[in-house]
Amino acid sequence: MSVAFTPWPADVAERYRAKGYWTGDPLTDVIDRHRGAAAEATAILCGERRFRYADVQRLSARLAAAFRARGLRPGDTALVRLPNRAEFHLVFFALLRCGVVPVNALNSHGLYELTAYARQIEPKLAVLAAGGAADPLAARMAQTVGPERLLLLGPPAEDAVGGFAWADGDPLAEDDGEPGHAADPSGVAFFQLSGGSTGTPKLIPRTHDDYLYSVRRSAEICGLDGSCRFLCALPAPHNFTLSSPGALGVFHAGGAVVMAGDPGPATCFPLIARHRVTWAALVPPMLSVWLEAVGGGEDLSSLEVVQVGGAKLSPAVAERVPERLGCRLQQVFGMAEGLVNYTRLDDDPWTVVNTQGRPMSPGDEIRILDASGHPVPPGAVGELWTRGPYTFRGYYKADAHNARVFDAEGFYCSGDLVSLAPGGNLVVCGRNKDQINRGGEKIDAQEVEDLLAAHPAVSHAAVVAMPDAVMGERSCAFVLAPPATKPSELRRFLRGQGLADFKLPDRFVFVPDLPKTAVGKIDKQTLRERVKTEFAFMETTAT
Ligand code: AMP
Ligand code: DBH
Repeated sequence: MSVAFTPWPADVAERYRAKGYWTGDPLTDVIDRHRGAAAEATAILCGERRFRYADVQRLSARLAAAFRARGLRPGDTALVRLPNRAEFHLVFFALLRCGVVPVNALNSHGLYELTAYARQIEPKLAVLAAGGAADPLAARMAQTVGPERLLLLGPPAEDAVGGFAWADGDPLAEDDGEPGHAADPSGVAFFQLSGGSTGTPKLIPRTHDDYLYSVRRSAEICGLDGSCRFLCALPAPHNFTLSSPGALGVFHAGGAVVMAGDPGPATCFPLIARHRVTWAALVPPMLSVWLEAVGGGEDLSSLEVVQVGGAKLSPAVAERVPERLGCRLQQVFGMAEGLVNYTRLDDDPWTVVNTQGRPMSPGDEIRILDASGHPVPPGAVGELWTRGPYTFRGYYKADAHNARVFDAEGFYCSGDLVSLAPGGNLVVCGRNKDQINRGGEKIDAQEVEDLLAAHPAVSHAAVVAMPDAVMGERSCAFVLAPPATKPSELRRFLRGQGLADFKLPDRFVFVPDLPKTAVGKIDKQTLRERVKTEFAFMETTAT
């Protein structure tokens, strides 16, 4: 059994193989290729624990054996929500070895998101950090997959696998399993998460072939080798942190991944000094926090490159990186759907500061089109369409949406508005999708609107981006409700439905009516303009 997905046309797939993009190796190859003496190198540092490549191989094989012993089979799916700990990677490789296809939810995702993912993939296994017997999430997941298929991660233990326990009380088997892998490399390895813009969280099937290529090519562009020490500080499942080049790229190169529980300077600066970290990946607001925090006597001299992506970086902030952090900047404009653009380490300073990079692969094809589908003149702004050897061909179980965002030639419309800078790099100028980018965390406006509309006092809600000096954007909800309605009540209501905290509107504005377009839809453009003039750059604490 394998998980269904929209494949690349056979002739295209053949070309990607002939070009050497797709090698037919499983994603576990990034770990298993390190044999003999190379397997003695450090792969992961997590708190006081050190895992060599040999340890990651052995422990993920043992976990895989435990999954097989519980009846999991290739083509089954799993729902995983783990914090930034070594176990995230151990579980991921274990599942890949069994051919079990996971959704790696963000640790900030709540019951609402996990339930939405579970509805789509019907998981046979759930892996969570233990939240105690009363944890409603664990209870719901036990209902979904059965207690014998719920694996709970406890506090860090000496032996990583020892940190896990099945919810039905059985300990994990101690046997080391068969390493190997059960998967077809041309099939789905796991589901990546989309930021979404249509109200339903969308899943992106990523194959071993396509993802491994994106990882290998990213590591090559970034010039990684075994001396790299990468700080995994953004959420580990994020496409950026995982693959651009991220932890997987660093594993491929034989370097070490240093797990950080959060991306703040108080956590990260001591880790950088202690482990002589050379690479870090950040979103723009966190870069600004780092730039402000530096100068307190911490030793950041090992840092070679700080990558910034996930949301638009302002040139004024970008310019300060070399002097303040003593390292180079790389801008990364990527998407979980595929296409990743990098500024190159030898690009001139203007290009690094002012552009979001260019596609990483010669196999990437991009088109910048106007609203009627014609290419815009060079340098003009248009919508970004792309296809290539690591860009997917369809969201999971979303035919109607796929018909809208793919054209007949298989190009995917990312919803980003971009222009081409002299030299061929892309500049992100805006967006044409109903989404808020809150410092790299994507909020699907319709998802929040639908949940708000379920409140008895609310007849309509429209959520739009509100410019913000720190986060780039925050979210503002215009709500058609009686004036006595309290923002705190609506926030509590959304939380009660299990919505991730970062999706809670930063501001509520109660209105007697909402502007409409000529065809009678809510006119979000007018609301966005209103937000810009009325609230831009105000201190946006919860109101
Ligand atoms: P997701 O679909 O959640 O993977 O988010 C991908 C989206 O994040 C892109 O389509 C862009 O809208 C945005 N994004 C990622 N990196 C950058 C960047 N460096 N600059 C501007 N926007 C970015
Ligand atoms: O925002 C993203 O999704 C993103 C940013 C940088 C991404 O997927 C990536 C690099 O691969």
